[in-house]
Amino acid sequence: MIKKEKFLKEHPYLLEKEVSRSDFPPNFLFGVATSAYQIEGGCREGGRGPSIWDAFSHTKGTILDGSNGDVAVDHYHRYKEDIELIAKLGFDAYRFSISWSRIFPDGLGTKVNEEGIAFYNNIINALLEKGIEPYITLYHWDLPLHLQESMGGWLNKEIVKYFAIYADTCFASFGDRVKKWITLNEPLQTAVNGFDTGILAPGKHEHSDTEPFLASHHQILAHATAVSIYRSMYKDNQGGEVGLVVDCEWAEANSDKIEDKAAAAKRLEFQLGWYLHPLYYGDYPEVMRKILGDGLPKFSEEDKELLRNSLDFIGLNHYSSRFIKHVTDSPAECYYYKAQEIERLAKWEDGEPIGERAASEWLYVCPWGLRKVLNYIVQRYNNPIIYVTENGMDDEDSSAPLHEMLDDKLRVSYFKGYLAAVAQAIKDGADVRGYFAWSLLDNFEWAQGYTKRFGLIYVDYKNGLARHPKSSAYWFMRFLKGDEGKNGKE
Ligand code: PNW
Repeated sequence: MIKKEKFLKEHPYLLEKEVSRSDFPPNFLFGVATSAYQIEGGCREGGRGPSIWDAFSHTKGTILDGSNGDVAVDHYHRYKEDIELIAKLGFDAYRFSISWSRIFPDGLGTKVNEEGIAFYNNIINALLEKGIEPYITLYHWDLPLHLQESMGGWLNKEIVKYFAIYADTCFASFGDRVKKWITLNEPLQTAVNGFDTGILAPGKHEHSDTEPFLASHHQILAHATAVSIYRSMYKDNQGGEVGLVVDCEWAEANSDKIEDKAAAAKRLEFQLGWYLHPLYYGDYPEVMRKILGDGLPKFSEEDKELLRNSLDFIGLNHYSSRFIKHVTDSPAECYYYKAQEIERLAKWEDGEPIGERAASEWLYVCPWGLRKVLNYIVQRYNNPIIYVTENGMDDEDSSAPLHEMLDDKLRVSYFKGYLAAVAQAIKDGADVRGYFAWSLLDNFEWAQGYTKRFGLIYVDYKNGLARHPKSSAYWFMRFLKGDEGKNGKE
């Protein structure tokens, strides 16, 4: 990619380099991440109610290979084996999500499903026994179906109340042992792909000029309400912290032209600022108000009070980077998968993606993009505590022999590059406390079904879902022991 080469020549400091454990502070945390619907299965077991992902994945034409998460990788029955693997690889922490409809099958919060509580107690206790710290996401996209069908899910302000009951129940049930909470995973994806492109559940696209903004508005309020409950009722006794996970691609201006720089800056505001600005400063970024006007819902004075400083840490999911350029007309082709109303409204266009493509069409490998996003957050939000809560790449599923699928050299170099970028960002001054690789296991990759494999551990779908660590898992194990990189033997 000529453009990239030229760019790197002009910015040599962005080149990746070798990395070792000793490049990170001693108490820096390394973990792996998963989410409930993508791995658990057991969809009708243990009193679990249906979620919007059950309904969506069972709708014809939504999932590339016609699959669903009914069984997924059967973590519901194999969690002990999976936790053994995390321990064997030497990770310090495990980020996973709770399935809301296992705790409250219809989401209404009237009666706790004790079997659901017991399931997560087992996981938490098994992790702690191995010295692995649990990082829990309360909402990773699997809304109880009843809340969608009876009241429109994230489009209805009532959802804030139901989320608060659910969060409160989790804090009360698990908070004696769990000290790190994440309210929501990637509210941007729910807004844009749940209510604009419609490629993720609940698959809406009919009112994409209003619904993404409403869905975001209520997610932001739900987050802040959960934080306020934690701070007023649990913080003193439990001493934990609550954050939000946002996803952000790096947006590099396509040229030095002022319009392109402004377009890239705007793109970052529409990804990160949409959520972080309200949660630090009480309202949406100025540029969003200016562009969207009354299309953007308003926060009351009371809301603003609730929102301000309602984050203990930022979780950042980062995968990809792009050159962004200014356009004056509606773009035909846009980021993620197809043209989006939000982009039409905001008037920017994708320049080309930066780096080599992985298996997913939106995923391009560009380690320095992560360093830049981290530095951007430092400047924009006054050096907050950050965890990289997801970072990883996928391979296409294939019928290649097992030993070939297991030797994932590209993923090893991906992790080397991105970890070096995180270490650099820490040296630049970013307060990054931890890094979670996505993902522990190959799993149900949403609309792409089982066609994409993000795991450090291979799951053999044809042979009883057997787990086989890939080369990247063994690389991580050596890295965590300090046997890789500068001081290593490689
Ligand atoms: C994340 N994009 O989602 C999710 O949190 C995970 O559940 C998922 O498996 C993982 O990334 C890999 O896809 C994203 O298009 C999906 O830029 C798509 C994008 C970003 C994040």
